[in-house]
Amino acid sequence: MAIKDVYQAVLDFEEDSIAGLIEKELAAGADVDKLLQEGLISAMDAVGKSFSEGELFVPEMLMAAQTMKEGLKVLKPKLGAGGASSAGTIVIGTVKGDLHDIGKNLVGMMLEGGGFEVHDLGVDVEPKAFVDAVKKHGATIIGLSALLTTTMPAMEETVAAVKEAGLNVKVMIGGAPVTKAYADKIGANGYSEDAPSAVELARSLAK
Ligand code: B1M
Repeated sequence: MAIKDVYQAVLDFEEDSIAGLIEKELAAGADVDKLLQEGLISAMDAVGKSFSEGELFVPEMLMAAQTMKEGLKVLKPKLGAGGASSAGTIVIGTVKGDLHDIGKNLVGMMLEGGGFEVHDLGVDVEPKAFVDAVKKHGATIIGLSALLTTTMPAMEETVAAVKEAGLNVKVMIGGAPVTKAYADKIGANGYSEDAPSAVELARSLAK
């Protein structure tokens, strides 16, 4: 038994056994930060890389993300309690009028896998709800998802609401019809094409 088994469990989508593996590692005295970084996050980075290179596809990425989520459940209570530190706090949601959440959920899971504390507001989220959630959770990043061309303007409304509220927070956006040019146009701080690159973007925005 070693941390590499936890790493491998994510790559093998061992959703049912990963919690037990991590509990055993913790009982044997493994470091929480090492388990998170070298076990879960490194494995998700590897999954993200394989996805970018076309070796893995969305279903595999979802299974890996779900496996990582099961592992995170065990580590979560120990994080921030003298254990590993969070990479940052993110509020994420699908914008007003839009009910698509598969991609957003995937992005949220990958961000959790990347060490972020993620507060998912769900779908059809009003601009004010993002503003309120940032204040409530002390988030430094907002992640907006939209899958419809008709709901993209709600991203612009949300960016405007954030600016009006005077919040010191970065806004990152994504979703099938969204582009970097659109992000620049509406004054968002970043755009990412898929879940793995969303993690890289969030890491750069959190610096
Ligand atoms: Co809808 N739908 N849908 N739909 N749907 C699309 C988006 C559409 C392209 C289908 C089509 O016509 N070919 C089309 C949009 C056309 C357009 O505006 N350009 C469409 C439409 C028209 C509609 C309705 C209007 C249909 C109707 O009722 N007449 C309706 C709208 C409802 C509403 O939202 N108000 C509707 C409804 C639905 C369902 C409810 C049936 C269902 C959603 C179920 C759910 O999400 N729980 C659904 C689905 C499943 C789709 C398709 C088939 C698949 C979307 C998906 O989940 N992709 C979609 C067609 C397609 O894309 N092939 C379609 C998989 C997912 C992993 O990818 O979401 O792109 P994606 O996420 C990616 C990236 O975009 C990125 O990372 C993710 C992972 O790599 N990403 C981010 C996403 N969010 C990000 C945020 C980030 C960063 C990256 O930072 C914060």
